[in-house]
Amino acid sequence: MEERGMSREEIESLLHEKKRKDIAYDKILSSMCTYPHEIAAYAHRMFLESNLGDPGLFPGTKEMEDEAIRMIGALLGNEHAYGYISTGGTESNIQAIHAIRNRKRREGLKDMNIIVPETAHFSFDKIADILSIEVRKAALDEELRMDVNSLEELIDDKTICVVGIAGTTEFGQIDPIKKISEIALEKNIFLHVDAAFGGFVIPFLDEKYEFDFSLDGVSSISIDPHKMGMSTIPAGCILFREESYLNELAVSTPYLTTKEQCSLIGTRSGASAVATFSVLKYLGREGLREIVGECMRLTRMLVRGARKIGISPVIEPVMNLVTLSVEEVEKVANALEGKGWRVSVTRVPKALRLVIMPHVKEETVKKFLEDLKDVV
Ligand code: 0PR
Repeated sequence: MEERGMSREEIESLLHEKKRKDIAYDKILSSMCTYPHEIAAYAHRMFLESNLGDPGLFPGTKEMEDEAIRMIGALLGNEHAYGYISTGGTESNIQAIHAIRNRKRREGLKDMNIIVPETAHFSFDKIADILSIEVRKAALDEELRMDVNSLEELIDDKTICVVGIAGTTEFGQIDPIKKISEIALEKNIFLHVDAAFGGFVIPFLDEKYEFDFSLDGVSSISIDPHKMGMSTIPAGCILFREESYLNELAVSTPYLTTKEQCSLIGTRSGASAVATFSVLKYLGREGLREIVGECMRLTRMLVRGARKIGISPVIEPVMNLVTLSVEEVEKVANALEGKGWRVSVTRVPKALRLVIMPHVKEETVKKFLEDLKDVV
């Protein structure tokens, strides 16, 4: 830091200069984030100073967080779920495993393990590290869903949790949560569903998938308002079926306005919680359904267009995420980047990965298909 500050004009011009270096979402097909809805941005700005780390000072903000939790719970089959607005899928996943780990540790269990599918997000590698827990990876079936036979083989008496994914990061696939829920109930194991990406999509698809609290075996769910929920960053959400699991995370906070805190972080953005509340109130299920409907229409259009130039999807898209089998995919991805696109490449099987977020428009898909044709 310099001794003397800069002028307002200098800062503004510096900000504009740096902003120009950032890539606008318009040609980004690699991200699960998008422009927040205007109402979310408005609410966020209004509550910038609000800190949910000390909610007694911000009772209005806290009321909106509670209502957001109730709305999201209801969307996921349980309006009486317990949880909070987190910083995103990573914190939500950590806290789910943290809660069941604490419960089992109190019961005296050691050398615990959890089982995730091979498609699990890398936040589970962080969980293995931070919580000192073994993370076992179950194999996939042909459609890249968790193979339940592999899951059953991996379960032993140290398995404290099974994780199913509703909307995988790389392929947008949905694990057979109903079957996993039955296994979890039968073996009395905690089931966490990572719906960070899929939570605001799956309820609005034409095809119906069972993946939420309506299944008795589901104990907790991660769902991210800052992905398909159109909220501002950082906004994730962790929900537990039972309050007792949330309580496993509580630490006492002697000098705050509340006696205890369950979040991983201390000072916590009230702004993004309020943004989440506002956008869900504003859009309603109808508005969210419309957004998902349009993303799915463009997803199908992209797949049809790709097929016309001889490129097939790895799986028939389940959600608004397309993976295309193209030869020399890294080269193709680089060439597309040369044309201004931002795309990503999956690990196994290797494919071109395109996320059709709400910032993607029909014109974008058409342009992209032209460029893809050129490049291959
Ligand atoms: N669970 C799933 C299924 C996810 O897809 C992700 C993130 C997470 C958990 C973790 O969520 P947070 O990143 O909110 O903690 N999936 C994207 C990914 O890693 C996130 C992302 C978003 C990546 C925008 C790039 C990007 O530009 O691919």
